[in-house]
Order: sequence, then C-alpha cells, then structure tokens
Amino acid sequence: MIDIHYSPEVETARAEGAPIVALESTIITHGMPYPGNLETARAVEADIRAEGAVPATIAVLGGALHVGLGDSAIETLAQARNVAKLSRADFAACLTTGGTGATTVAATMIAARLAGIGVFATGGIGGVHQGAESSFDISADLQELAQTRVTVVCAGAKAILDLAKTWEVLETLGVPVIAYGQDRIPAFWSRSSAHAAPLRMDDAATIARAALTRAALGLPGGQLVANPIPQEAEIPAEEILPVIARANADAAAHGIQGKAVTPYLLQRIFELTEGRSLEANIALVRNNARLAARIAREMSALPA
Ligand code: PSU
Ligand code: MN
Repeated sequence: MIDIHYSPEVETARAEGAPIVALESTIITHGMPYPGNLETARAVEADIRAEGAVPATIAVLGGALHVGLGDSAIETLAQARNVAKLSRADFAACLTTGGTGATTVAATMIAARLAGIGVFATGGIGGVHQGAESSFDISADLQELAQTRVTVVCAGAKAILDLAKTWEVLETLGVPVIAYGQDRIPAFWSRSSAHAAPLRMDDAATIARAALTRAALGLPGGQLVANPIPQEAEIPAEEILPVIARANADAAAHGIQGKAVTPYLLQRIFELTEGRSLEANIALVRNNARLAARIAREMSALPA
C-alpha cells in the first residue's frame, strides 16, 4: 500500500466528496523558469479554488507521495535543481529509494487515480516527437492515457511535437480526443491547427458524463480534453512554427535526447520568443485549470 500524504485541504475535500483537480509538478520543475513557474503554480491553484474546487498538486518528496502541496513545498520545488522528472517507468523506484521527483502527465495520472481524483489539468501533454521515426521518442503520456482512467485537460499536445503522429497514436490507443468548443484540435500556443478534432464537446457537464459512460462500458484509460488557449494570449501558427523548427534543429545539433528533449525545447522557445511563449503557456494552463475545475464539479454531482 502506498502511503499518500494529503494536504489538509485535499483531505477535507475527499471526506466531503468535494470536487478536486490534480495538477502535475514537472511543469514547475522542468517546464518553466523561476520565478514564472512559482507564480503560475500559485495562480493555477487560486483559479481552481475560485471555480469552487480544490487543487491537488502532486509530487514525490523524500520518497513520500504528496497529493496537495503546501505553499512552502511548491516554493521549494520551484527553486530546486536536479529534481527527477518522474514518469510511469521511474515512479516506483523514486518512492522506494526515498528520492524527490516531479510528476509528468503520466505519473500524475497514476497518482490521481490512486487518490480517487478524476480530473487533471496541465499545459500540453507529451507525444510523438519530430523525428520519432528514427529516435523512437514517444512520450509515455500517450500509453498512460490509454490505461489510466483520468480526464486530462490540456491545450493540445505541445506544438514542439509531431502533432499528426501524436493524434494518430492516440486514435490507435483508443483515447478520446475531445476539442472543447471548436472543430479543430488546438495546438498549445495557437488556438487552431490543421487537425480536425475527432470529438467535440461544448460544456463541462457532457465531458463529465462521457467519463462516467466510458467507465460504465468497462473501458480503461482516460479522456483527453483539448482546450484552446485564450484568444488574447495565443501566438499564431505562422509566428510560432519557424521558432519551433529552429528549436528542434538546435536540439538535434546539440544531441539532446530522452527526458531532456522537452525541457530543452521549451527553454529554447522561451529564449527565441523573448519570453512570449512563457506568457502564453501561463495563460493556457490557467485556462485549463478553470475548465478542469468545472468538470470536477460536474463529476462530483454525478452518481458515483
Ligand atoms: N506541459 C507543459 N510543460 C511541461 C510539460 C507539460 O506546458 O513541461 C511536461 C509534462 O509533465 C509532460 C512532459 O508529461 O512535459 C512530457 O515529457 P516527455 O516528452 O519527456 O514525455
Ligand atoms: Mn520523451
């Protein structure tokens, strides 16, 4: 049995059956620079509370699984260096050896499921990297969505990826990809893309009921909700695509591989856009947190 350390707020919400939204910690340690990462983590939690749900940021601290972090723990993580980036493969090892690690989408889904939390908000999921036909670099996030029953709210897959291949793999794995309120799958920093959405839903209640229906069908795995970035924060595709191409070329030239690829690309795009990519990233995560809170409220109103 895993001993889960709940924050007092999450403990109370669990006891009362109140809505809870899980949040990952890799976005804090590897996805954004300090102090923007700390400001974002705090703002996202406040957004969830303002929508009437309770935030549960997830991380492994000294071998203990925490579901809900206090402000000082978030601040420590935001400034920490050399924190492990945990996915399905290394989650158990970190708990066993007393390590400290930030959870990716995959690991956060595993923890949310254990804690009985049905919805999770992030920025963008991992997926099939450009050049995957030779590197084989496909994020474990995709497998997790196929296996673990949590609804994940994102702004699409991170646009640094090969998006066409990412959506193909999710279709193969039987993961519902639901665009929120539009017919195209959003592309993280940009609201739209060339990709038609396999599914579209326009309200949180339908998304919550669809999760319940999947469970009733006995289907394992989650749902992916792709929520477009707010209009005022988006970076149009024609502006961001050349920057992404340059960042991917730089990653290849420097021989960046494995877990380092995603953090490298996000940091490089931050430099190349002079911080604008970070502003957009913050806006989209907050937007996802608000939608996730509304879905959590709908879920907690449904019969268990
Ligand atoms: N979304 C963001 N920033 C991030 C990530 C997601 O806006 O840093 C993280 C998530 O934790 C995701 C991970 O699971 O990047 C994907 O990493 P990889 O491609 O190595 O699987
Ligand atoms: Mn990878």
